[in-house]
Amino acid sequence: MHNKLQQIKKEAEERIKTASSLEALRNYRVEYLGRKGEITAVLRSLKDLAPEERAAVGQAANRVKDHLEELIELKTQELNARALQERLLQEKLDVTLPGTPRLSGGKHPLTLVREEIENIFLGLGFEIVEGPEVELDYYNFEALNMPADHPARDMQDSFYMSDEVLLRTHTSPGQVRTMEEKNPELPVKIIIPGRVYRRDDDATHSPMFHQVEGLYIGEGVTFADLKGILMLFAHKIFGQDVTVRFRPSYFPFTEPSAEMDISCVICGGIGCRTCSNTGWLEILGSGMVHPNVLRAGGYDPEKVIGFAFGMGVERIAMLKFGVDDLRLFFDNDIRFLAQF
Ligand code: 2NM
Repeated sequence: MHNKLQQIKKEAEERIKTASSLEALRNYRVEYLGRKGEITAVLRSLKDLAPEERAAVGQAANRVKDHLEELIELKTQELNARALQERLLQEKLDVTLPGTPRLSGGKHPLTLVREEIENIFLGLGFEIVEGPEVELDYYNFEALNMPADHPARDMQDSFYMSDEVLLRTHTSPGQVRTMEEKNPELPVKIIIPGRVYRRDDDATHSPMFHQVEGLYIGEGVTFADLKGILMLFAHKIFGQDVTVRFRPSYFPFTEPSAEMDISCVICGGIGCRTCSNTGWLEILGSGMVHPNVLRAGGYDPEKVIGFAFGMGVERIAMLKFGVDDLRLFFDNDIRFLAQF
């Protein structure tokens, strides 16, 4: 019996050691240790042995069994490790190759221009304020010196929710609200960026567009301050090379009123299609705040004075970037947006 065990052990050891696949190992386990396996057969035949032989043979058979279990386990691990190694060698992964670039998003051109405008005025000591887009008729018109029969209140020009409530047509109602909150504090030195709405829709007018309006009320503020600050703004946003001019104009909420032009950024002032051969581009409206507007904000027009201005962000962006159709800003075509 001992000889037979030794023979089984030797043969099994040899085969396990040289096994070349996990499948072969599984077969050997069945062959030697399985229910009908050779070692199992030895253990089963113990009952046929003489009682004095049983214990020794039984122990020997169990030792061989444990030994082979262990060999199979070790060989299994070895084959698994080798298989992994081979897979890793085959997998031609070059971690030094450059990765697939991920396209990153960017700011919308109107956001870029709005932020540039904001930063210029922040640098001049202005504070950024916002107001509601859904506004009361009172703040949008009445408080801005546009009484009920004023032509600028033409229903065609605005989007009304009700007789009293509409989408703001400019951000100036926010300035009246700010004056109401701040008075009698001085100075009031604010800009209000935001969306505004008008009943217009063509290549040069969108029913929704963006404005930045400014207001500076303080003791001793003059028209010279208006000119100085707005000229400085024009040079910061369009470059030191542009020339600036002011033309008299009319707004219900300012008196006197002026429009500011810059020399045409396309032709340099010679005359072209963009400037309608005038050499000039209108970029903003401005004026000294009307006494009625100051009064609506709770300030005494006999004591304080201020100037205000307003500009369209789309218009500034079109001139800065040479965009010829306003609608491009709202189409959300990546080919357009990726250029900024
Ligand atoms: C403009 C032109 C001129 C303006 C006036 C006011 C307020 F509320 F203070 F009276 N805010 N903005 C103003 C003045 C706006 O936009 C073309």
